[in-house]
Amino acid sequence: MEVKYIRVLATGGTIAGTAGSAMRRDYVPGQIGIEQLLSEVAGLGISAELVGEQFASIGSEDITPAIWARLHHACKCALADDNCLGIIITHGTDTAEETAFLFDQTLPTSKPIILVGAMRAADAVGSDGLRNFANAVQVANDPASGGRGVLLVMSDNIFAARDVRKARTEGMEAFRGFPRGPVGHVTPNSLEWFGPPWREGEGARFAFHETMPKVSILFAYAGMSADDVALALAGGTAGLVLAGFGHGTAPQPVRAALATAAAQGVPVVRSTRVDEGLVDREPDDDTMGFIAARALGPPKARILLQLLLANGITDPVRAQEAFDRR
Ligand code: DAS
Repeated sequence: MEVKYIRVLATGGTIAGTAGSAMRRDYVPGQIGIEQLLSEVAGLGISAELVGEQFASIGSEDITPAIWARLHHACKCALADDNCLGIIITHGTDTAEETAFLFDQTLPTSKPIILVGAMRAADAVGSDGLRNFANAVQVANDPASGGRGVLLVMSDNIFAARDVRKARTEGMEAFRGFPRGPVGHVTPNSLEWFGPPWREGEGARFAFHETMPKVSILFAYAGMSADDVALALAGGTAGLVLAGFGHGTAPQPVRAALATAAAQGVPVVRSTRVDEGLVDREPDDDTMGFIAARALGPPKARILLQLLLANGITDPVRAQEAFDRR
């Protein structure tokens, strides 16, 4: 009988970072290789079979579509192997929510796929990496983790890709879920789900494309003018995401310029710059041709619009349906 295993794909980040001294404030991400991480994990007495592969050794601010493409292919191969129980991706925390959401939309939900990172470097006092990793193994080992889309495990919490966002730059409780909080609680020796799977048996929602159309995010600020819209369009953007005020608003001239862009076939999504913000449809969206981002923040709204465009979906009604889906 072949051994069942968990695939561990390492990309770097603080979970693999070192400072060289506990007294140093700065550190270099992506210094510890996957073999070293797995041998430290072996010392914890975890019984799972872990098979690692080093994909990149970067801070996640340097993640690229090419790395995403290789990682996505590796996930597909692992999912297709009957002996693979699940996948853990070690990742920097800065763009973890974007990788999680992109893969959430483009991979089937059959087996657990978990992103995990750390807020403290591996050699920092009170480093959280090993505990977060042990927690991720606990989640990947549980068949009940399937049917929930891609998950992110940090600070004993399990978040769904659609909800999770990095909300703090310091401290281990750096992630929050919105509009849902954590969907489960995990420790190296316990696991509790707060509800049943919500995407059981679901295939990939969109085909993955390494090269996706350019979509720009316009960050609203007091005194913003329509020049920002013109600049983005001149730069060849195929879609626009407004990181607007409050409920996704912007100064009147900006809204007018966005409506003109939408009428000319450049889809416009209204999201908000407010961290925990819901942007629902309003009557003007029908007349101005806008799409409401709902609970997706600007970075994830951008990825969803890219996926829609890459998959040939430009009709605002169909696009809105994708933003409405949980
Ligand atoms: N170095 C940053 C990154 O890789 C931060 C981190 O991992 O926490 O995203």
